[in-house]
Amino acid sequence: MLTQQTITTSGLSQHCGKITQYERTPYGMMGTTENAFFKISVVQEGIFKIHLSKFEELDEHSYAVISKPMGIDFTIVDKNGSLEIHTEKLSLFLKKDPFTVIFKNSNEEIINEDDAALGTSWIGEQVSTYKKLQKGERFVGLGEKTGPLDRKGHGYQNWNTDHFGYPPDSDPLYCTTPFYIGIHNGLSYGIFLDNSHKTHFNFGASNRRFSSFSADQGDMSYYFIHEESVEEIISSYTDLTGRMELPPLWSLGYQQCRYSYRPDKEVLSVAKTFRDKEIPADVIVLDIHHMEQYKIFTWDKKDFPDPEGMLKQLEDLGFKVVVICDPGIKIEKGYDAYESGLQQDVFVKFPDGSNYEGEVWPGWCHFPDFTKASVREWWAEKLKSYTDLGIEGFWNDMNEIATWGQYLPELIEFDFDGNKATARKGRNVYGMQMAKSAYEGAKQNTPNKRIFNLTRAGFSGIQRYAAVWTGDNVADDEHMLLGVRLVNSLGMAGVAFAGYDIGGFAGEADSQLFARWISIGAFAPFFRGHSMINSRDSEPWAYGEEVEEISRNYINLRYQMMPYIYSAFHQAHEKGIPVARSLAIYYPHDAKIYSPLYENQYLFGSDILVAPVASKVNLAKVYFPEGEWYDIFNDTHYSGNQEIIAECPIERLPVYVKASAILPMQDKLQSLTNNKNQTLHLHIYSGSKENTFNYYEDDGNTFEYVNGAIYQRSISLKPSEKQIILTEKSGSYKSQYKKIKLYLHGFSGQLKDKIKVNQTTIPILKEDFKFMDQISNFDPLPMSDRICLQVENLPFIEIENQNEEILVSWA
Ligand code: NBV
Repeated sequence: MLTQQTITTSGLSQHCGKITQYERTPYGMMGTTENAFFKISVVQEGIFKIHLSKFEELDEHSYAVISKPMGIDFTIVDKNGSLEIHTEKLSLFLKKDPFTVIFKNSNEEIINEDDAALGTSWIGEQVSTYKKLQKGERFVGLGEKTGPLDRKGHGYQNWNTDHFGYPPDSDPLYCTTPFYIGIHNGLSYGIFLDNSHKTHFNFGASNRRFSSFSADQGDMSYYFIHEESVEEIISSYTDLTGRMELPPLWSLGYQQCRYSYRPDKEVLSVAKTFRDKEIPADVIVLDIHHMEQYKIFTWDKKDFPDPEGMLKQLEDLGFKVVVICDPGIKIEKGYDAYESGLQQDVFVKFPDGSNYEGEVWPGWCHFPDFTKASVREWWAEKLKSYTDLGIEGFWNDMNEIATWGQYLPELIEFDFDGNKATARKGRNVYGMQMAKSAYEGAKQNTPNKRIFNLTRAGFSGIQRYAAVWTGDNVADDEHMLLGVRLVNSLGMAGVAFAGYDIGGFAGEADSQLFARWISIGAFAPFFRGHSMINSRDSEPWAYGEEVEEISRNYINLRYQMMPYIYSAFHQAHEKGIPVARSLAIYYPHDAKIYSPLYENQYLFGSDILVAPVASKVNLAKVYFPEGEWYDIFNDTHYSGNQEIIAECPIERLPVYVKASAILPMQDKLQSLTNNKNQTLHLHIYSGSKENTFNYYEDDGNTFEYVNGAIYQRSISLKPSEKQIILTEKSGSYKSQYKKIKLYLHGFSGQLKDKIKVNQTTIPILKEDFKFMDQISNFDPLPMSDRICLQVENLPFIEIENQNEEILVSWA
């Protein structure tokens, strides 16, 4: 029988109290406190799970976590009123009275500790854990959350919400990932609160005593992760919650969306205009008007009389199609999805067993209960109407669930895969389960074809099923820069494939804003232009010739960078490392990166530094973290740990390359499904540090990579040995690149006129090199502002892309 142990004289908050008994288990320990039941699991050397509940039967169900404890060696010591659990990396000191935890690293430094008095406690059903604020502690992460990079002094809640045109400080938004990273005194750790109810995070907001995390109901169940680097912490978090499969290559190209292109002739004319104007693009997205009265799995007969014919023409033009999928099924007699849904009993219910009805685009609707396996099967079956037509892309919208009135009743019930739950517990995971249904369903319908899946709502682990975009943003500078932070933050929460509506969804961008947005967007993992109904045209050519040239330039650059980008996606797939990497991942203890001036800067992949700047500035401050850097457009060299003022006229986004960088690139191309390039351009940047790039290639389209049809090699720059080594390739896939053109940036002075490739000496050639075409001389910017987009006399060599080791060396 549990007693009443409180931490307030009034008895309003209840602490879990002191430990009354415990026992060792194969994976840690379990026991009771005066007011709770607890279980501690050693999941990995660097990951412990702390679980406290009011109920003897702990709630172990999780939609987020897919890994189990690994059976790690650990010791338990019981001394001086504490229990200690040690692994090689991490030690947990559990004070018995009251139950509070302290985490230390192998040097006995405190990484994180409970507030000694508040620990874990309840106010009614709401459970919170309070952590002592460490000196200088900062907090990053929590996924799609507005606000600054350093979340210290701010509070957030998680409750998936449709928020059209959200103000730039609004919270919550669409997607919940209750995982953050704490940084202080040269240390870092991650905390993942695995509870899908409404949750709250306080990072020292309105108090200077603690950071805390709370759930309105359910258990306190959190994972504590410690590793040496933030990168490894993110990787460990994705050990728990999973990683993305490799995306179809075409989905990394430019996607053109609009609410909505119609009729079919307009869709085709947009696609054709891209080709006529030689602006690369891979996808046209069909928003809700392609359907008959917004009814999913139907086509509007008047505007889209022949979907098959339209899709064929798009395919001939090298375009893939992504279709929107809303969860609401119109209540209408004779509508197939409605009738079969009723018959198979797939809809979310009120507690009296009747189907919940909410109003949305098609009118009054029922909503499939995607938390039930049989419903996910039903959805897969329904999706055949798309997959049979050859559609490979799905866009899950309105899945918070959004309905008119925006007040989803909390009593509605979800199956929750056999663990029945109300919307209080189900709401935050509904979107993820819808995305899962689409992803797994479409995959099942078209085995061996990769599916592109996009979602607005999600929960931790969503990266296993879909890319995420940041919903209905607004056409202004603040939103453009906020979008960058949202995507970087999603990356730190395991969602590597993320992006924002380029140009802004609500409102109208002017030419400069669009130009800047598409330049920055070329360095976003998910690259899509989109805008609201009844607003101006917003394709890259809709803002005049100058913006068209700028758009073409940056889209071209993205397509040229694709071998580099694809390798970055491979790292997301293998290790969970994001593609857009906040500087907090690599320079967490450098205070400068958190400054409002620099917090939007990020690394795109491992070696490209992007400094997003507002649309109407010609000069902006840029911060270079430690190391050395080059201007990507003209090779100007900068040393790190310095702030500079960069020129950024509208056609030029400040983008830099890390010294010792290795950037595999290719020639221009219009569509990724039609890539005939045969030369890999390997750009190597001189630097004092050794660097290795993990080059990855495959067919970009199937799952043959799982069976070893890959082409992988590491490419290393060894400055002290004056060598570049491409290791022998592994895997059974044949590279599409027959030749390598190897460019040597910043090496002049170190090179003579010849270089050795394996045993043969070959001449070094030189050319004037540009990553970007010069744009025409538009008023009012004078030509002088536009001249330095090239590198003169850049040394390069041309070699065969042989499968065996390639050793390039110079004396
Ligand atoms: O389907 C229409 C829109 C879509 O274009 C947008 O991207 C979504 O975020 N959708 C929301 C529905 C309502 C928009 C007002």
